[in-house]
Amino acid sequence: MNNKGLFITFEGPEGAGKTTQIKHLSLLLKKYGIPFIVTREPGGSKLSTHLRRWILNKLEYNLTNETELFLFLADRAQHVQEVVKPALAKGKVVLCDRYTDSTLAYQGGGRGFDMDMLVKMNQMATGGLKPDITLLLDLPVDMGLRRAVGRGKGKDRMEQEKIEFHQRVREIFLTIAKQDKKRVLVLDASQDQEQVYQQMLKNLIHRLPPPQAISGSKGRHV
Ligand code: Z5A
Repeated sequence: MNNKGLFITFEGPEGAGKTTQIKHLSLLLKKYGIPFIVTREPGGSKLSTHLRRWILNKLEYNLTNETELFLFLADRAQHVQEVVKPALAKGKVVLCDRYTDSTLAYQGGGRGFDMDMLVKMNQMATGGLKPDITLLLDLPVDMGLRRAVGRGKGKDRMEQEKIEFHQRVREIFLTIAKQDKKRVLVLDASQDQEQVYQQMLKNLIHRLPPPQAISGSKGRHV
């Protein structure tokens, strides 16, 4: 566990259902009185409102790939210091929608930046803070893109990329999962929401803090 808290990240290709499953898990944590926060990248810190708009706003700012990379990392550095570490220090569960693996998948697999360099940059941005658990929601790229489009948000910078780009992104996520089996749990996100939720619980339930650890009472394990 990171400090006293538990750091859980959600990763996966476009439209995998991360936000949806984070909402479901939040309800469970709330029900059992386990302190938690929900956050995301890009986003999460005060500065992120600006950074997120610059990064995702449909080519409006004509960003180079290098600028994009540095903005994701700047966002992460601020987010980790301002939001994630303080919450973990207070013993909270942190549910974070995307983190360092997304940089490896999108900027490494997608854009073609050198992986070793990205690992070092992630290390610098996070001060070495790694997730305790990463849930990788995996599904075929075309299915995810259909869901993302169906959700009705405007197409962002990444969604406009070709299918091969997203294919490479997915492959990197799966490679990371193979290399770091202890941390990364792969969920089949092509199933319906309830089935994905059940897969998530099965993998996670024994790793969540018991309610009594927070309340001091002898509550039962979630
Ligand atoms: N990015 C990067 O390049 N480098 C980095 O370092 C970081 C990020 C941190 C952030 O976009 C973009 O930044 C992202 C990677 C890049 N771009 N891409 N591609 P974002 O924050 O705007 O969005 P996102 O993170 O990609 O999430 P998303 O596309 O919004 O998808 P999601 O959160 O995984 O899915 P959802 O919103 O929960 O569900 C999508 C729709 O499907 C919705 O209508 C749901 O009701 C539906 N859904 C959900 N689950 C199911 C199931 N199981 N069956 C059927 N339908 C479902």
